[in-house]
Amino acid sequence: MPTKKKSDVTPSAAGVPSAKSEELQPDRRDDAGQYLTTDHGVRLPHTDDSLRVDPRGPTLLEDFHLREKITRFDHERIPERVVHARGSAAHGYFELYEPIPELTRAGFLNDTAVRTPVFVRFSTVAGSRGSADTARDVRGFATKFYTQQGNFDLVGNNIPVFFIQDGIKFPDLVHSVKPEPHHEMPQAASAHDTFYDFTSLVPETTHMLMWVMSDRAIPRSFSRMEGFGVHTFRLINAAGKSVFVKFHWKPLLGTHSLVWDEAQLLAGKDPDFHRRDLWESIERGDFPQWELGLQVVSEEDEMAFDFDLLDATKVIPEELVTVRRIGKMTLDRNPDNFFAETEQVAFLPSNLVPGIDISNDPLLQARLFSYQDTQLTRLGGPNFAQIPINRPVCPVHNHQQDGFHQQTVPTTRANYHPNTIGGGCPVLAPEKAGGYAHFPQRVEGSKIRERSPSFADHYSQATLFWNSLSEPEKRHLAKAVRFELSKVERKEIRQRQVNNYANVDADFARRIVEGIDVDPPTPSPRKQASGVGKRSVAVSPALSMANTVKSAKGRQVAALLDEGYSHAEFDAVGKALEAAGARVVVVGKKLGPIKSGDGETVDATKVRLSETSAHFDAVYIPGGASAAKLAAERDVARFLDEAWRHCKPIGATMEGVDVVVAADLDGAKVAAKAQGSTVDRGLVTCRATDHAAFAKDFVAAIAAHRHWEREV
Ligand code: HDE
Repeated sequence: MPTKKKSDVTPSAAGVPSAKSEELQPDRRDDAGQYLTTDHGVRLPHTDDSLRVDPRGPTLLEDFHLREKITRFDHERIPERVVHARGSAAHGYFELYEPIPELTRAGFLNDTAVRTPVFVRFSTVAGSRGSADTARDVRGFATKFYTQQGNFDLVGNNIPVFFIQDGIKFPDLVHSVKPEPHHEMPQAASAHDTFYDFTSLVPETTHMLMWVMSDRAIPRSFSRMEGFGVHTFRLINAAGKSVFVKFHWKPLLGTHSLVWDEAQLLAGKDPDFHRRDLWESIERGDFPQWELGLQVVSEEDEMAFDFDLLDATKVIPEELVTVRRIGKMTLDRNPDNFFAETEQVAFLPSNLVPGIDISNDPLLQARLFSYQDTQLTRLGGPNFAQIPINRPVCPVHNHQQDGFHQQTVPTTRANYHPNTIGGGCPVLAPEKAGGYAHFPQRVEGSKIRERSPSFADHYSQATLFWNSLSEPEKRHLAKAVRFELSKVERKEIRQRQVNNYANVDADFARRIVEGIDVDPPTPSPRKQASGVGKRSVAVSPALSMANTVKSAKGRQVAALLDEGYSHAEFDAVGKALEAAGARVVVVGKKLGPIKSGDGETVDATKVRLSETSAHFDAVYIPGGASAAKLAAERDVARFLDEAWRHCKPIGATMEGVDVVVAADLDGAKVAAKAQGSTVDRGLVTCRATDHAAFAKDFVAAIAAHRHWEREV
């Protein structure tokens, strides 16, 4: 009988290790104060010069120390993931709000006293390991729950649907989106001929393409992304009753995105933008949090919707089946070592615990094989589950044997089942003792290679998505399509893709054809899915980011300062911003101390030479003698202009308002004469000493995220 370990009920707030952290302790190494040794523990007095004949003579082959050092170096790289190569991860824990025995017998979903350790890896899909974080792409959102019944891996994405309906198409999809094989371009981008050649010929891609062209594919941060298990899974309770389920992660900070121009800028200025944000927010104690949500559908309702639950190109609209929030995940610790943890973590959709099972979704079925298989080459053999980050926190006893990199030393002679030599051990766990039991679904039929007619409708939900977006979201989506197709060289491919999109919505079709040299698109008759029910909605507000949580929490505000700034103002506004959960970063001309006009000094931790407004969520300029200097600087005007064009909140007090006036922001109406706090599309200015009123308006402008009204 597995027993609950004390460490699993120990709070894992900052600094207090979670159970997985404790598990990893014996595998951690601290070299401080230690002698340098070879891999075999022999101490080394010297490692800077190779063994040679005379100081200027040839190096000797017998220098086994040189050979060991170089050999180890030669083999430092392992193959990057074939997809999702670029990623970043963190440790944390999951807490359950209330037990759900009526739905599942999974232990970690039934005991609120247990804090289940998790390790989460976020990723982009198409780019190589060194590619930029802000590429337009779906983001991977993979969570490993280290439960007392073994590991449960929820290997999802930040987009709830997938490009294809059957896993057998995955190699085709990935080949088409990866850099083209003849010249290996473009890197981490879908805007090229092979991708659209494929998608335009495979209309089931249309719904997901709408999401990838939307702002969802350029998230502001990992902590502001939703996560989705995508497929329909099953939950099974202790009585063996099963329901269908879709998993959701709901970010407590809301779902927010960058703008495309900003994402492209950041790809050059800070390719690590998302990775850095995750790392720094955890270091600061701003722990990212998500609630785990379930959409539950009974067996009886399997065919009640106007789509098939097994079709991964469809969402279950939240207005039809509410998302029940059952617990919260907090990421509170950065990895100690990128390679050992983030790179070596191996997620497997087949890592399921009793009470959670798969459905017949043909995309999911293929994944059950692929992930296990890919780790064999990526991690060098079948023993990858023994790598510290992959090891479960519950004991492992089985008859698996040998293979590359075996870490354990089995002491029994009985490496087979059944046996008497080992006293029959390890013994089988019946279902009652926590053994995994597959849902005994009845299956019969002919062996065929055919798609179900219930999967035939490829456009209705693409239309639902379009209809559910706000006007700014629609604008961005249409522009992204034009951007992408403008990079497709072959007209016939552009035309085919546009024709496909024309099946989604006439207004959408009209918006995407401009400037990309295509003929007016011709929609084709939509195919109806057969064998499905009627339950549907025409609009789903949950699909629009306009309806998300709005908060100033975790926002990064650049304070542009120079000698002579008003510290009193900076301090009053800064405190109000920090009280709202935002973080103020002083950006100066030079690093180091900046003297205010009222005697105080602050340190600039960033400089305009290396930072752009794209690094921040908002900009603030206090008054004082600094304003005249800032108003004369071209890079300040550029900083503000960029922030304005990216629709970011800008705040200025007293003489700081003159800096905004000097920047001549296109369309900004700066209330030059107004005294009190004045707001124009996220530009908040105030020439009166009422800092409290200003701060209130500015915080509200920051919480709103972006001010899209500027775009029109
Ligand atoms: Fe994956 N996918 N995938 N995928 N996937 C991989 O596994 C694959 C799919 C997802 O941070 C690979 O360990 C097939 C859907 C994430 O380490 C590989 C199919 C969803 C990650 C693989 C899919 C995902 C991967 C590459 C179609 C969302 C990164 C390296 C049947 C629900 C996990 C690896 C991490 C990684 C195969 C489709 C999400 C090759 C064959 C749908 C988040 O095994």
